[in-house]
Amino acid sequence: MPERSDARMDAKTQRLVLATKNPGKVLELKEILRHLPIEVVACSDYPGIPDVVEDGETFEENAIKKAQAVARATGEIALADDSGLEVDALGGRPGVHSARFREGVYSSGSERDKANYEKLLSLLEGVEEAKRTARFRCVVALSDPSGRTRLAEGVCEGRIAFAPLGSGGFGYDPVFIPSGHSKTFAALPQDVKNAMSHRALALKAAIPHIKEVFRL
Ligand code: ITT
Repeated sequence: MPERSDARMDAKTQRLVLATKNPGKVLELKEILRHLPIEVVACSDYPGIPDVVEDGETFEENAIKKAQAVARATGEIALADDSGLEVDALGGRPGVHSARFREGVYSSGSERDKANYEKLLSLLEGVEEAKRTARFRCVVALSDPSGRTRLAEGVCEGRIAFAPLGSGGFGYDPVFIPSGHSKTFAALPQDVKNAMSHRALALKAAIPHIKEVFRL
């Protein structure tokens, strides 16, 4: 990373902007980063951040695009998360298209989430438990305003439930049962998810980069 002119600033004044418009991700990212001596803010706190078209074919491409756009627009260090669910019985779908798996009227929020996991359950009708294996994948990108970017990845293995269960989390959490558990992420306590999720593992892998960039 290039030196910022105020590179040795007081740690408490250092700010990391989360380049996501998904409030579920913001909550999880803030909680997982809580122990670091930096201020973590959502990009919704900044007016006029341009919408990023997520047209990449990989999680990496989209994460880089989001982090660079927000770092450039805010002049701060930005962290983006691009993530999704890979279902083996569907050849890895919805993958990078997880957010918009069920095309149609829903653009965001819990209605979109429900429409997405209902489509997934219907495509898996008749598929036996042993063949319902899946994984969440997350790539985080950390960018500075000059565009320099570092990447880290996390993967969480599991399987798709036969019916939704639980009200926690977001996205496909009501239908994803992480390995070693019998309940979905949405039915497990949030701290259990935050200790083992794809997002937590990606951030853990990104911590050395964050420490280096912020000189912690
Ligand atoms: P941003 O691009 O603004 O970050 P988004 O929701 O569009 O928000 P993605 O493009 O990365 O984010 O799509 C990720 C989708 O994958 C997300 O909308 C969920 O449907 C799903 N997903 C990712 N992580 C998840 C998690 O921890 N639990 C449940 N579903 C998850």
